[in-house]
Amino acid sequence: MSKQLFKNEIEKRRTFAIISHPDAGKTTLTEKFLLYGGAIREAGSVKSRRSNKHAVSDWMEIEKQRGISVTSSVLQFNYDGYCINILDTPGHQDFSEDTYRTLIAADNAVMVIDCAKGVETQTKKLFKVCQLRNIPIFTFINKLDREGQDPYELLEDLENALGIRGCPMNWPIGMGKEFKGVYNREHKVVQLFRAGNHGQSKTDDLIIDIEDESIKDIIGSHLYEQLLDDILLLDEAGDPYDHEKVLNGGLTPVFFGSALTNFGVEPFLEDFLKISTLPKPRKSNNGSIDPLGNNFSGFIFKIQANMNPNHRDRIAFLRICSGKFEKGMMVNHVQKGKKIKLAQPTTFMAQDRSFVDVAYSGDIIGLHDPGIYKIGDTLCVDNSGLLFADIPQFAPEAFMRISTVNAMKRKQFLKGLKQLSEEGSIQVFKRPFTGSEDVIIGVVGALQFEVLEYRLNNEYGVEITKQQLPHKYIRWIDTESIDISNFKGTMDSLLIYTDKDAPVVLFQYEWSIRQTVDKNKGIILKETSSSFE
Ligand SMILES: Nc1nc2c(ncn2[C@@H]2O[C@H](COP(=O)(O)OP(=O)(O)OP(=O)(O)O)[C@@H](O)[C@H]2O)c(=O)[nH]1
Ligand SMILES: [Mg+2]
Repeated sequence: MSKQLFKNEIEKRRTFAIISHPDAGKTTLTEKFLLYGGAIREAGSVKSRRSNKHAVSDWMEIEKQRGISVTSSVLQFNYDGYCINILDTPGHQDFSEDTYRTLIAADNAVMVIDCAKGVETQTKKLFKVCQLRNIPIFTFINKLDREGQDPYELLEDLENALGIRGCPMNWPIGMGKEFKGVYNREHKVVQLFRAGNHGQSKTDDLIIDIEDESIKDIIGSHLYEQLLDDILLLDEAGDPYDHEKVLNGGLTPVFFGSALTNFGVEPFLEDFLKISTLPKPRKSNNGSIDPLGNNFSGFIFKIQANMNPNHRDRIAFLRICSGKFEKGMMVNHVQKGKKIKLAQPTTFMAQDRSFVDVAYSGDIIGLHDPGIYKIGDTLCVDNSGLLFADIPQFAPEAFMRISTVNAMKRKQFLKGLKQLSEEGSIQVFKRPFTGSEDVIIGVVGALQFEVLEYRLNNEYGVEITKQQLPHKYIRWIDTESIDISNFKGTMDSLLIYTDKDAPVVLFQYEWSIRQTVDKNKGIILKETSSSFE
């Protein structure tokens, strides 16, 4: 392949995560991107009452039942010559570990805001992560078909709550019942909203030039006068579009729309593809890795078991950082110090996969995982021991003791726990020498317990009993610092072991941690484990 053809492939790739507080409409917007990209013919919904068709990216049974996302979904589709990799992330803070890891695989972020609620807490946290990494952020203010806050207030909210200025690319005309459409500032046209559209199939927006006099009759003279005032005010006082600033994450282009009714989705997608960044360089121990570099490299950021109920196999998701991936190629698995042959890679449409023979920097592909990959692993063709920057790991903050109801199912129970812990959403601990059959599970957010219980039952046929523990803090004991048989705990502490036999202590109260340090001379307690387990 010539250098130019390779470069063309990279330049048409866009990889982005959709982020926000729960319920702002990420999965709905993702579904509509797929609809306009031609990847699906009819859009499903998050709570499918009207039809049984469910949104593609909420593919897990528990997501369909609850109408919320619990894990990130990877989706690839083509639109207008671009190859797009979307990561639809869960908004709930209890699943934020998965969201943070997924963000590392993205080059751009689409931030969805509910027009009635403005910037919410979880959006603030995720925004900070994007800003630290200078990821360009595109704002989609959603649900304009419902009553919401004044658009100027929403812009102000971006600045006050997030410290970023927004550059409106379009501007709403009315809201809720009065919503008439948006004014496109670049093309100086009005895109008219058609109420009553349920958004299952594509719609063409009616577009009228702002100079066309019929607009006044269509939107009514009151909204028309206000629109003319708004246009003037935005041109005079608004932030001008600055491409460099957008690419550095210092200014966010703002779009108004309604994902549910498809309104504004296609214009957003078109502008986003033009403005957003192609695959960016990635930090590694060997310096910055250029996506245009020839040598293939990438890292695993997500593992998912049982995606296909018929095959019950496990997929490791790899973000390609440089070079070209070819079916059957030999690569170094750096952490394992082994050469492995990569069989046929797959691209994903949430749960559904299709085989591809090649993939390029920026792409996210799925690798069949017989248990050889961990989150954070590097795969590359060169022999330099390349390692990508660490994937963050969070200490669990909620703990539960669980056991299987049916002792005959113990093998399945342990297999399920092992596989689900390798996905990174739960950590499994045990209490040796007690002779008991129960295990202790640690999670970052308590909703993960419900997902665990559901998945153990649904995917492994195991029913569990659970007992919530009162502990909130965990510390890993550095075994070089103390002889563990002499360890002295406090009234509220519990000494347990990871599945790799590393000792950890759980505490109910923060002050007990200090007390434990005083009681055990020289002890070193760490807030996270040193490697991904
Ligand atoms: N009226 C209206 N409702 C919307 C719109 N977009 C999404 N919704 C509804 O808002 C609810 C949440 O939508 P989701 O797409 O699941 O939101 P999400 O951001 O993916 O939520 P999590 O993944 O759980 O964080 C659903 O009931 C959607 O039907 C919109 O444009 N207008
Ligand atoms: Mg969702």
